[in-house]
Amino acid sequence: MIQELFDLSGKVALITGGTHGIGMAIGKTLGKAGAKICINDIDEAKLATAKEEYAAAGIDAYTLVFNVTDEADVDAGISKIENEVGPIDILVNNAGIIKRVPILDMPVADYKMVIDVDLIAPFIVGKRVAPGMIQKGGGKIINMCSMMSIYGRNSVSAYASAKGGLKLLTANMCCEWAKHNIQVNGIGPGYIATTQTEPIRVGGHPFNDLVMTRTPAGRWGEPEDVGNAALFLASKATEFVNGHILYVDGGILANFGYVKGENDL
Ligand code: NAP
Ligand code: GCO
Repeated sequence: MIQELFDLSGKVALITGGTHGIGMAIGKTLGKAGAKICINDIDEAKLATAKEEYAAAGIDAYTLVFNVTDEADVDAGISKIENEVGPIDILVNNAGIIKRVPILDMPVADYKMVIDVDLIAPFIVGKRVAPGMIQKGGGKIINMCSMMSIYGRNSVSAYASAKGGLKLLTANMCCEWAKHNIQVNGIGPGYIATTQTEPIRVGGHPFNDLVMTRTPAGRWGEPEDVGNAALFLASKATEFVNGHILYVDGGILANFGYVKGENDL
């Protein structure tokens, strides 16, 4: 049956920062496909609220407080998941932050903070989870990249540096772990309607017009658009897909200068 390709029954999935937004959409999608969902966050209250939201979707999520940037905290957290839930089959390095500040105004500490969460944390968590996958004979790792993995834009230097690095960390994880039947891929979401993009999306912000006119699909992406792509990469349909970045962007990366209504021929 073709559906068996996308059946994740018996699999344990950890989605870092899966309390809302893209991470939660991925958790719900993988959960509906049968995976046991584990999520972490630094905020206990957010985890409690998220657990209720997962429950409303019929998913019994395992929640745990740990900070993805702290190696000892990650080690303790993953050990707890392995002991109480089971070895991790699917890791989604989703937790991320952004600071929109021009380079000349960006304190070095803030630049480092973004690199810590968006680049070094996937290294820490991936390094801790991979040995269990190797022992088990395989696994799936999905790193949440960005269009900023390949492009810059005003004010997002730290974020673009981190996501560009994450694209190549994905390639290196693939090179080292593919032989262990671990498929390591990335997703590069376009502009998705979450709290991360709220400041540039609502209240008549001009960036909203840019996204709406430059995206060939003519809309912001929904977190579920990314969740569905994650299911594909977490599934048996992608056993030979490795080191790839799947852009889920409504076509904006394919578009050179198209502005809706202005240059339709
Ligand atoms: P979001 O709504 O801001 O959610 C980010 C999640 O990461 C939150 O649950 C957050 O927890 C968690 N997090 C942040 N720092 C953490 C830490 N140190 N330890 C543990 N968890 C931490 O963002 P999103 O839009 O869903 O984005 C999810 C991922 O996709 C990010 O990596 C982002 O860069 C990437 N992405 C987003 C877009 C987009 O357009 N939205 C596009 C491309 C890529 P708290 O809520 O407690 O802060
Ligand atoms: C921005 C946005 C982006 C997106 C996304 C694009 O300020 O330009 O926040 O960085 O979140 O990563 O792929």
